[in-house]
Amino acid sequence: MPTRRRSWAEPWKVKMVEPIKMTTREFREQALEEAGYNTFLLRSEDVYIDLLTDSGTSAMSDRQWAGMMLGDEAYAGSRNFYHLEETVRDVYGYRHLIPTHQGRAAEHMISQILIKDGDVVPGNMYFTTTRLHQELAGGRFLDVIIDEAHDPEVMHPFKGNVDLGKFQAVIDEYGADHVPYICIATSVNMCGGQPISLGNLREVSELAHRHGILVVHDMTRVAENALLIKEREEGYADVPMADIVRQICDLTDVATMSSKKDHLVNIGGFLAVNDPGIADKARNMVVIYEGLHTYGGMAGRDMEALAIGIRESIQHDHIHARVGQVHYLGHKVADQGIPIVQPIGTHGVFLDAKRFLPHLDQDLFPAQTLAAAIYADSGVRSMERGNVSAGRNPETGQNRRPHLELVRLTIPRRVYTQAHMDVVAESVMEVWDGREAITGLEFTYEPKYLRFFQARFKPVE
Ligand code: PLI
Repeated sequence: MPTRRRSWAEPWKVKMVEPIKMTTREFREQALEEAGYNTFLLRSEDVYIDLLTDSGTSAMSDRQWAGMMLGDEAYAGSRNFYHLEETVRDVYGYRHLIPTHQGRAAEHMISQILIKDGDVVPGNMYFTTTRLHQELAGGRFLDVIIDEAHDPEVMHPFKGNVDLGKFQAVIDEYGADHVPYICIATSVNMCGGQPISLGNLREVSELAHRHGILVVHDMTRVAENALLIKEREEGYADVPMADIVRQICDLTDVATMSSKKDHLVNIGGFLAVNDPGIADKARNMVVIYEGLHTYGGMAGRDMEALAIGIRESIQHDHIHARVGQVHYLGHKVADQGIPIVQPIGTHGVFLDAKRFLPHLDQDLFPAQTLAAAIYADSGVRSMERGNVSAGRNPETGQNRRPHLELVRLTIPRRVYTQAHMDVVAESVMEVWDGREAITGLEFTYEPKYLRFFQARFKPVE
């Protein structure tokens, strides 16, 4: 009998370390001013604990590093491409693989291939780059996620679920001919890393296919979603992780993947499709924007590390520890009465800035302000996921003012310790105690696209 695992403790030990720097409050206030109060514009070396994102920030395993040494750097037909293709087929079942340098390149290609001018694309909440590529292709995103997803306080085990009534209403209003696909994210990022259930996905897939509508799967965090299906959905407790992941993929037709998340690599991604006609179009497009269809913007060694990372990503002990660490931090913060998105999701703890800073109007960007305040307090870097990220409505030019105004404390995989999580929680508590003195921010520079990345701000008087 194997020893029974008692906690979420990590199934690995540390073999190499990277020093990080502690700074003074005075230094950090200066750094913030220079960065225009945007945590994306801070220098990484001025950050103590970096919870900006879980994208490309994972620690690779010794096996992945060993794989890097096996890179076949031929321009065409690299051995590592075939290994990757075989792994994607075996683990996810998608028949054709078009590698890309990261997720948004796959979003670009599938949007250009499937969307016609005037089409609408329903989805279980927007993601920034995904929606922009749909719009650039002439489409319009329509949110069909359940209402509960927009309310950080409602407890629901599957806040990533689609409201089938909303999806049906889109089909009725626009006609299936103008709905090329529905975009289904697993572990929905913008509402807190919330999962979709297999039961709901099955119904979505059935409804879509009945109308000839494809299901495009944003599978960036599919393994994390699968863990919560195992833990929360009736009938899956004893189903192996790999089977749950495969069942999710089998209900969908196309997948876009940012391997910088689940797959534990620092760069990489792909488009995977079942239809050979779509695959041909994508292969023809990838050579324009990314590189040949057997590397798509990755080096051979990157593809090898990625193929190995795919197998590691679906190991239960790994994913259990990864999500366990997120929940450890979430409970620590919530137990102090600090408002966070409930239930705690998969890749981060999302602070509810509307309830944290209720004295700030949403156009004073409470989440952006809170992220800056946390950095000033401790050097912990987080990310705004609210009014700045949502951007402006292209028709009215107004800020979208989304229901969710969040600060994401995003946990990189296999990087930080439990003590680091304690420091993060202590800093959030410190800022909470001084919250009434915090004032908002206004733009000094606002880029046209994906403004959250490069915008600059100053504190309002
Ligand atoms: O950053 P990319 O281009 O590899 O992937 C884009 C992307 C697509 N879908 C989803 C759900 C994402 O989370 C995503 C990227 N996310 C980032 C960078 C993040 O910090 O969450």
